[in-house]
Amino acid sequence: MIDLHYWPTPNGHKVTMFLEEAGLPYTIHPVDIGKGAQFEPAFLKIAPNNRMPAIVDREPADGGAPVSLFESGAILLYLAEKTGRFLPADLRGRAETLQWLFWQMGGLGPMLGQNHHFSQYAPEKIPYAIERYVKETNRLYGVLDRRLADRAFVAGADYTIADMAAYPWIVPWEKQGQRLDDHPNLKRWFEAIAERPATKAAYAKAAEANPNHGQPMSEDAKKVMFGQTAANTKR
Ligand SMILES: N[C@@H](CCC(=O)N[C@@H](CS)C(=O)NCC(=O)O)C(=O)O
Repeated sequence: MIDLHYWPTPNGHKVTMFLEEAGLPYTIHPVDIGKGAQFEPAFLKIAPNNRMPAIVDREPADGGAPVSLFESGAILLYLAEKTGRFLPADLRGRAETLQWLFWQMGGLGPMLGQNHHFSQYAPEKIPYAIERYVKETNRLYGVLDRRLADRAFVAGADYTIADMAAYPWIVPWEKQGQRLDDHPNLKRWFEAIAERPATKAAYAKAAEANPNHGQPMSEDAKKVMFGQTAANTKR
């Protein structure tokens, strides 16, 4: 059994997408990041970066003590190795998949996260910051679109953890100031993943974990989420 510490955000959806695809049993432990649950001592023991998602695998493959992990990319890789699924076994397929997984973790996720911040959440609308991240988002969409011109999925013919990492970040494309019609290969890939039963099952978990999912972020939540420093997050 996997304990999944989760809140329905793009990084959270990555893990439910994997667990639903693989059919691994899991229990969701909601981490209400708008209310400060990411600072609870028990959660910080698993996820010292005070960010979700995190998992605890109570039945690791070596039969030893439970394994706890934070960082969605590390979690996807761990689960792929545990199940032998969604990560090609051959040297080249594995390298391609990890390359695009790291691209998502180091580029697509952080840049689109800043797009969300300055376009939707920042108390002031700063045109330079909005334009910078909307344009960078657009550049990254172009990279993905070109990559998908001659293959079904990011790493090749098969659906992998690299796709699961990227897809949830494309879901809010309208809020990111983008048009999928400008990126036909990306659009085809996006629609194919959206149609997968496991994707639908994963996204159905959002409202189960957070009945207010989809509502605008409250002012109280913004106070918890933004303006964190070393001093005020010390526990
Ligand atoms: N690189 C991390 C990022 C995780 C992350 O930023 N999670 C956000 C939600 S998407 C979070 O927990 N935020 C809580 C906070 O800002 O305090 C990962 O991919 O797991």
